[in-house]
Amino acid sequence: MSDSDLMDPFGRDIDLENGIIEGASEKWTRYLSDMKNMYQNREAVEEILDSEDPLLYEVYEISVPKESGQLLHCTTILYPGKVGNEYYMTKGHYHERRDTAESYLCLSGRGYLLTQTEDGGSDALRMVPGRLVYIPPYWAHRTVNTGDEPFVFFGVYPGDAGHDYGSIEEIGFPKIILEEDGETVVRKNPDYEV
Ligand code: S6P
Ligand code: ZN
Repeated sequence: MSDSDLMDPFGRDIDLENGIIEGASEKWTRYLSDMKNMYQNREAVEEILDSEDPLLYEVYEISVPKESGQLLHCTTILYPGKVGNEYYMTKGHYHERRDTAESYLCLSGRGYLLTQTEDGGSDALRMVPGRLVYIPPYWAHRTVNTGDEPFVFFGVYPGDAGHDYGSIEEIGFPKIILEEDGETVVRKNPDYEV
């Protein structure tokens, strides 16, 4: 490695309440129209989209080279809301490099981490402020906001992990999270087939 390849150590400020990372970060957003086929109730999706296209979540990422040996750091701000009785959620993905892990630390709000493996494994883990959840290699991951305020979490993962949304866009996750009679319930996804 030449001297010019050597990065300088750096610090960034993260607002632990709203998840905003100050400094040279990348930011991207997802709206309901970006994932309209991922919610159970397609009629509810169309009804909402007839009048507005709500912002579901924002992601801030600290820019480092997306290379092996580097660590990517990001925050996700997943807004509260529902489509029908299904809570707002992230799209969810496998890492393109399946043998890469990720850690999430919940900063504020509350929700769930949904996970799955390609051979049918699945889990649902609660996330509350201060709780860390570990996503081992080979597990796809999606988060769900089950509260009534923004659900904010910090994530760290390998620089060369990449994202693979393909199969999730088609089959979803084995579990879904709904509100039923004012309660949050984890249900089997009736549309899910391996
Ligand atoms: C990246 C990490 C998160 C998600 C973010 C949005 O590996 O897991 O930063 O990108 O929570 O979720 P998604 O599924 O739309 O990328
Ligand atoms: Zn990830």
